[in-house]
Amino acid sequence: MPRTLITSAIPYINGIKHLGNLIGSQLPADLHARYLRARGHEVMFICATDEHGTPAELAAAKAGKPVADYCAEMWQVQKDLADGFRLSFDHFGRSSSAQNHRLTQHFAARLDAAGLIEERSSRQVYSNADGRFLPDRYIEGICPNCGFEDARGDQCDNCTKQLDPTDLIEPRSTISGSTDLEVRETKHLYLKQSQLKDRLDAWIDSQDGWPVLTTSIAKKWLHDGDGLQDRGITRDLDWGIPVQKGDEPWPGMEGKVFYVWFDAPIEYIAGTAEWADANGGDWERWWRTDKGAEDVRYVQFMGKDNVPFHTLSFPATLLGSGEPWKTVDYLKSFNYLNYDGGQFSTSRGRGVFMDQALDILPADYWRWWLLSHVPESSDTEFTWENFQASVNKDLADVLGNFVSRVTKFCRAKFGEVVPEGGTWGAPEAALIETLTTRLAAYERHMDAIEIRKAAQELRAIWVAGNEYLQEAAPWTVHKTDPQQAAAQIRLALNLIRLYAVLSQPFIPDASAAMLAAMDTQDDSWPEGIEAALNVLPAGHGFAVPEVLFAKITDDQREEWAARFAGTRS
Ligand code: B3M
Ligand code: ZN
Repeated sequence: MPRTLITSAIPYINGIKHLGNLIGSQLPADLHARYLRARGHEVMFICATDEHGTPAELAAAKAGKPVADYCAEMWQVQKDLADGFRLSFDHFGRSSSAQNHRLTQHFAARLDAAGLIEERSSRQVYSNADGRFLPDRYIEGICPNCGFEDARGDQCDNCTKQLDPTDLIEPRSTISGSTDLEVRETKHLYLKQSQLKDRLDAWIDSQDGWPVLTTSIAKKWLHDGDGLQDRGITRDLDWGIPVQKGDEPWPGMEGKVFYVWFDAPIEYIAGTAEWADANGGDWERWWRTDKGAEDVRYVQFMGKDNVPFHTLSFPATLLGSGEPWKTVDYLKSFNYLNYDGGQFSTSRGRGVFMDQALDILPADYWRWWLLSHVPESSDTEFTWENFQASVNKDLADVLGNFVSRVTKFCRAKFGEVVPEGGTWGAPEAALIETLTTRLAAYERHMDAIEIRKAAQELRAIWVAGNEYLQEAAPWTVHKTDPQQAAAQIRLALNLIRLYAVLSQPFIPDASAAMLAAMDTQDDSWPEGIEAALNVLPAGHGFAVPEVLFAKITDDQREEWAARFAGTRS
């Protein structure tokens, strides 16, 4: 059985994520996991919350809670929302777990033993007003690379350049806003990434068929950027993983913690260990090529701003350890989703957040729109008009209407059983041929993680059923040849089951409702269309389901557009 390890970038703990975050990693990763499971792969799908660093500290301070409590609460909130969106993680972990502490400290010890860690006195920004060092996000200023005004201490959101806080022009404290800052000496550990440049270069070159977006970002930071300068991997913070050499103390590093971007990707491994500890499984067969992971395919999902950390920093940790760790085989990265003429904004509450989305509509509506409009080759934009049109047309008019017409017509003319009699002729053969071609294309796009193309193909598969129904017109045929109408409807009922199977990775709840209506648990992936259209035999009972998808009205659309324009407190 093929084995696939799938990880989604782990969302920061600091609050509820918006739909742009969701479609930037977790949702496409879920699509892939669901599809591969349906195709018979053994899948390990890991996500977690990213709990360390300044974002967590700042958010906890704002909420007036101890950071550990805040993280525990927000993990539950994010977990419930992930469940609400039907994200099918095998485990949703926490980067603050004991497993991650142990593994992070282990990697640091190995890197040190390999001579790749150096202690350096560095100059860090100290805020006199706040009485503390200001790492990373505690400091903002102008990006020296592109001039963006709100660049953070660790990275510019505008040009994605990784920064050090001392690089910023006109820096200010994000705690107090104070510009009374000075540079002081403090000691930190540096990972000598520069020594790994050739190995990383060779490793990236050895990767086949990575998406252009991924490789170009990786190569950019490897060659013309300074992404591969030695990197500080410790911070002067209270909250985080204490700097230790494995189980041993690290002299001179007392009171310091690892940098959040050092421990966050290690949580992919630790999350699998958390899964194993909770379920009595074996995590090393997913991660250690000396312990069975050599035949695992590892696929990562993330937004483009996370690519440098996954193509350079994390591989530097894994390769530098000198141990046989599994590295990523395919890295799928995404552009940004914008919101109605601007950007989603967590700070300004602009756009739709995961909790709000589920308050107004079921998960499938969002999943379908987001996945069929995923920002794959360029940034894309959410507009309420487009959302309404897409839901009403694809889900309600095409898929929902097919299911409703077929089941209601059958109930009226033949009762709630798959009717018997009649034979299939040329129109059915033509449909089978069309679906055979389209299914092959759908599988090809899903295998390649070409999500928009896959969604288009799935939609075309739904449309083909409608077109068949339109041409075959069983409601007319029934008047003169009820047997022929029975054969047509038998096919159409089977098509509902097939749609449930094929649509499951995109819209799992509707898929489950369709299977339930067809009174079957046979959700096996089709080996061939003709066989798949004969699964439900004559005489098999079914029920007319509730409306699968309700249309979005103009009033709803206008109300929601106004509500989410940007006032969330
Ligand atoms: N938490 C950034 C983000 O959510 C960061 C990803 C970590 S992946 C190891 O976009
Ligand atoms: Zn910049």
